[in-house]
Amino acid sequence: MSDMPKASVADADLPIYGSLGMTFMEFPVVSKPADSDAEVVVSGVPFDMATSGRSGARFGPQGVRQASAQLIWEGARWPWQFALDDHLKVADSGNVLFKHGEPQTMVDNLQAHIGQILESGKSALTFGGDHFITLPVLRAYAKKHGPVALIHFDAHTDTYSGGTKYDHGTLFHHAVEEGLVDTEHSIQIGIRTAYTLDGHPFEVLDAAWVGDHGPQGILERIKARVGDKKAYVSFDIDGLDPAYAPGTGTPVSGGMTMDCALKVIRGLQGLNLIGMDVVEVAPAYDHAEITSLAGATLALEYLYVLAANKGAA
Ligand SMILES: [Mn+2]
Repeated sequence: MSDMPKASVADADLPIYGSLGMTFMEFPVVSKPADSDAEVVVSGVPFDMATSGRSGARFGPQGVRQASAQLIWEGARWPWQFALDDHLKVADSGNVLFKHGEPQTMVDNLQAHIGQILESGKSALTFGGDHFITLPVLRAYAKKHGPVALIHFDAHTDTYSGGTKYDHGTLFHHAVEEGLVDTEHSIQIGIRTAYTLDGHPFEVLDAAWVGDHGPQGILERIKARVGDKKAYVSFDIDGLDPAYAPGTGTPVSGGMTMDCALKVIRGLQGLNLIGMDVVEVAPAYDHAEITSLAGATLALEYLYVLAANKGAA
């Protein structure tokens, strides 16, 4: 499959809608990511057993990949002035394997998978799955890089302490307890559900503040908080308003616009970015692929930022 030509504007014999949509952005498939020449490895984690609301994020990777077929025709994605393929090698390693009904197999296999990617000097772009999948990913990242500065977009802080072992609402509580996150340099954006201030170690830009201050204000706070630390971006799609992301398990009204989110991701250029995930896309509740397309677009924007950080212009 890696020899399969990419469908692009130049391929007059294959219309854009002829894409199989099997991999993210039609990036080549790699079965052994550590052995490939990719700089960024895409993985899907079709796991939603930790969700507390509506299930369905297990189909998130599939939805995002399929929606990304709508983005492949631009040689250089607007407003960037270069083609991503000329500056960044990306491959799709497919979905992480695990045993249905045995969540610990997902935890173990995902951490090992991301660990192999990082040990070979690459970085990871991971599609959930519910947000719990970020915990094994962060374990792998912390093992390689030490505690990471977290840039976390979400309607929920996911720092609740009273949850269950496999719980998409407690992962950042555990991540802090386990020392995976550099809390002094971490920030949460778009929060609009209850959380406890006691012992809460993150800076929070709640949804009202985000709406009042816009992308420029948000970026100023992110840059002041993160500085030059190694930064990991975790984007729960429910950080967006349900108007922009209806297809998710626990939607909350009053969130970010897609325009704002894209400007913020684009504005992360210059930060020391080492990884990203996009989680909680649940295509069964989606309409016209709005949510899957949003997830795919945010991830693609992140890849352009990585290329720009390498000097592409
Ligand atoms: Mn959330």
